[in-house]
Amino acid sequence: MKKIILIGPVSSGKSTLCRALNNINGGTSAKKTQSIEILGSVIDTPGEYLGNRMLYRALAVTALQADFVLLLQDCTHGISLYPALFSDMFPAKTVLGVVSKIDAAADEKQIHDARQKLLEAGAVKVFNVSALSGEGVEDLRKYVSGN
Ligand SMILES: Nc1nc2c(ncn2[C@@H]2O[C@H](COP(=O)(O)OP(=O)(O)OP(=O)(O)O)[C@@H](O)[C@H]2O)c(=O)[nH]1
Ligand SMILES: [Mg+2]
Repeated sequence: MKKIILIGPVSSGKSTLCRALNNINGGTSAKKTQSIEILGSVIDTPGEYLGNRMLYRALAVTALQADFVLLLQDCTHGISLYPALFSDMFPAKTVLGVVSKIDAAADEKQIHDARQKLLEAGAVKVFNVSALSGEGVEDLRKYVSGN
């Protein structure tokens, strides 16, 4: 798998997806991410880095190590923290969107709306994923592995 960085709001499911991509399934991390952490080829970031524009620079610099930038949007959460074309912060990187927690979606519209937010943020392709059930994780893994 190529190197990827996970970016998203607090509690959007970055660490759970990080574990799923590393084949650590079952159970979820009880702790919130306090600093940038690397697990295998996945860089996990704290949600606060997206929530505070002062910390954008930390995301931009850390993303230099990655091949893919993954922006997460929890489909059960109506608000987007991404400015339009947030992806411009990562020149020369492939920016992908991940609609997370699709197992918990109330309806298809929630998934559709989350996808729209990610496209507005500049994602070139959007994956629908549940890190809990595993749905969509393999498709995402294949894409970032180049097969
Ligand atoms: N239903 C459902 N819940 C999920 C899923 N992924 C994560 N969660 C839950 O969402 C909560 C937050 O998950 P984390 O993976 O810790 O979120 P995070 O984005 O790493 O959060 P920070 O580290 O605080 O930025 C936990 O209670 C998880 O169990 C999923 O696919 N489906
Ligand atoms: Mg986390």
